[in-house]
Amino acid sequence: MAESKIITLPDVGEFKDIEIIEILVAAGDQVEQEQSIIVLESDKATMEIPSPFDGIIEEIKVSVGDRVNEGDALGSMSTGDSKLKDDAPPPAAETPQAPAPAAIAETPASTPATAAEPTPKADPAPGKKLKPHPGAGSSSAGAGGNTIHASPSIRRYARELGVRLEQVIGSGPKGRILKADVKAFVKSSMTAGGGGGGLSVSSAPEIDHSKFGEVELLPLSRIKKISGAHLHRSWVTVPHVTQFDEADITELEKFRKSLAKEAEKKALRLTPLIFLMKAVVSALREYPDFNASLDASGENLVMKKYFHIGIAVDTPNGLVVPVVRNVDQKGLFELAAELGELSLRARDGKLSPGEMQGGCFTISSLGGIGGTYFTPIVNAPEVAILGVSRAKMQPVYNGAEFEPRLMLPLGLSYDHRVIDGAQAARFTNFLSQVISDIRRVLL
Ligand code: CAO
Repeated sequence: MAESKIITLPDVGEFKDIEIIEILVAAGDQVEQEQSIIVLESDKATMEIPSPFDGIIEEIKVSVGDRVNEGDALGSMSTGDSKLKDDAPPPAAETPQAPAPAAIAETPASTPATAAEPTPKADPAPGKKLKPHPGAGSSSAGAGGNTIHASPSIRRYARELGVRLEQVIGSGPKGRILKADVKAFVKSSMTAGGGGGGLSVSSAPEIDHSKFGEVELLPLSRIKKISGAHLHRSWVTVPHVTQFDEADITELEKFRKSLAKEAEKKALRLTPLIFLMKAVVSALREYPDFNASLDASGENLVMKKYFHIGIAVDTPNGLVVPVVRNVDQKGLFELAAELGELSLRARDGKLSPGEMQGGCFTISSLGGIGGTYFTPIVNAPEVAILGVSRAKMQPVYNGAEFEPRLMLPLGLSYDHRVIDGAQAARFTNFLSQVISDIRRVLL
């Protein structure tokens, strides 16, 4: 039986009074749950708001140019007897430029990291098609104040190719950007790259794998698509170097075990990662360049006075990086509680974009799984990321004899534009000293 439901703006993270720049549907449109219906844009981010239900749009109560906040009514829809889902998924935030691991709420490399800059938006769920409203114009302010006129499908096409529309000259009526304009822009970028400055890579040949045996085509998850683009940008735009080191965690492990009962009583898991978060803050204080981002001009460092640490979390749909804020001000149990709660919600796909923004430095721990060393990709616009592998008992020479010590492998990848090799070696050296004697976090 048909039921009228109000469509409200879901949690959009830290953003307030965000402007509506596009309305993708109109009264009478049939929409699917998670299909984008409205596009919002702050000075930092663009995000598409998905429909919370399957159904037919009855009314859209907002207009392009209106400013909205979480909980505001956007319109109403008749949900018919379709399956309802009241907990609308959070809007997908994505960025224009390049970040790294995960469905990270992406921040472009050129943005001061105080505010993560999400972007265009994620594709609708696999199998669901975004249906732009016919004639849904889409104008927004481009860099330099020019107005960009492009339909949602052209915006999506440009995003898929990593093209920033403010750089494209539109040849359509009133300067509207057409698909041909985006193609021409890509072509000219590729050609320019061949001459020197840019990146010119020939496209991979299309291979029909079914010629060699049975195959099945599976769409990538939404998270993988977002994180893939982010990782790719980081990989090609950030000159990476990885510094390896190891830390003796024999004493830390004794301390951790001595706290195990207390943690159990509080129903908390005090894993080595919690101690590493505190140790990383000590190292960031000592080497503040690691707690910085390049500004938009690429000529200044934005030095952060806060310590928000991103933690890479493996989820069934892909990697996400929730951010634990003010790690310097929190105790071990508090951090364990927060990380436990965040990783649970990450695995349930319930993190809001705001919870994945504003990080200073990321830790990616594969210690619970295994392996020796790995080279994580910097989560731009951060400038360094710590990869932690599984600790192993090893014979360590103490000057007189070998003794068994529990050694933790570390891999620190960093942006070589900001961090020099010597600095990185000092950072990991300092970090392993702090981890080896965790009392040093008090210094
Ligand atoms: N060495 C040895 N043991 C370790 C360890 C290490 N470095 N790190 C964790 N462990 C142990 C833990 O103590 C725990 O053991 P107990 O159950 O006996 O206490 C076990 O391994 C499992 O830990 P965990 O992985 O569940 O917990 P965590 O706090 O270490 O990590 C989280 C939490 C969310 C980061 C983790 O579950 C995760 O998702 N890791 C994957 C991140 C990832 O995919 N990174 C790759 C990014 S690049 O593509």
